[in-house]
Amino acid sequence: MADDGIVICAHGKSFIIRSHGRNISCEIRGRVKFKCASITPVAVGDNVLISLNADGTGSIEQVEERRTMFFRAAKGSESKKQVIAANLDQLAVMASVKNPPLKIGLVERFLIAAAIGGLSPVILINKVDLDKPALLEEFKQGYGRIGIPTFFVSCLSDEGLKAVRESLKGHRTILAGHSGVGKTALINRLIPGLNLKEGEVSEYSDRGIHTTSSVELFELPEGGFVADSPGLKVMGLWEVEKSQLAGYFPEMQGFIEQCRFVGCSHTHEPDCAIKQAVGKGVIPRFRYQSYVTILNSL
Ligand SMILES: Nc1nc2c(ncn2[C@@H]2O[C@H](COP(=O)(O)OP(=O)(O)O)[C@@H](O)[C@H]2O)c(=O)[nH]1
Ligand SMILES: [Mg+2]
Ligand SMILES: [Zn+2]
Repeated sequence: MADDGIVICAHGKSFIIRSHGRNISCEIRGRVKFKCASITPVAVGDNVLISLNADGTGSIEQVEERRTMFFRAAKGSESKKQVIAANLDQLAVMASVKNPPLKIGLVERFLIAAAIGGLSPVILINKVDLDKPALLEEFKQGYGRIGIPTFFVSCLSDEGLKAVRESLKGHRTILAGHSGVGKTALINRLIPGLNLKEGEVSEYSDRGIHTTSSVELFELPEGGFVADSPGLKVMGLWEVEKSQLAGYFPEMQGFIEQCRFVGCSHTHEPDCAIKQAVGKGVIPRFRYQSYVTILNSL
């Protein structure tokens, strides 16, 4: 007898499948039909068909085609992509105003990763109980202009949590952000009774790359799922060519063709329409600075 479900947790060849409100421990046995060729044949978020065994466990029989994939380069190989999670539709980029300090450059990198992965982004700025610097409004306005909602949140005072719940409802959202910004705390606030351990610094290898790739999906009371992403600290944008980067900045479209030089990098060239738009305040300066920083890192 086959049943449908969603992979919510993966550990090597063992998986936990959420199927109609139940968690079922499953393995891959026998011949599995994969509708997607990938170095990660079964990933968290995959829609699967399982057969149930007499002892209450199950076997994955079929993995459905993925609508979206969120990946990073597999260890030791920049060219091979490891699927972190499948079928997600939203990326919540989380940062904190303090402890750790706000790094807008990392937020920008995740926004590009979201665009590559086909996920719609939202930005969560946590720990606003500690500080609310004026530049937060500048960010919110800048992102608002390109249709990215920004929420100011405190997991301590519950500020902004209602709006966050609303924006996560019915979606499958992955949380990304620097360790310590409050991803686990947020999941605990969203799902009462879950009580995940907060303040746990995930293990990093000596090269600063996370050693495990575990992502877990949690079902939200309002419907939908949220995933934590421990160790998503290093975000490789290995797919992006320098010449394509401006294409990931929606507010720059329409100006690129007006630059004097075709292939303008918008840095040192004269008569650059992008730099002029930044000068006039049409393109937020912080966005242009992020563009230059990321360009130099590619
Ligand atoms: N002041 C304050 N502290 C917070 C807030 N959210 C989380 N923290 C604390 O920040 C630390 C790291 O949180 P955690 O959720 O483990 O971060 P993660 O690494 O992103 O999962 C913990 O000690 C939390 O209690 C917040 O909104 N305000
Ligand atoms: Mg955590
Ligand atoms: Zn230019």
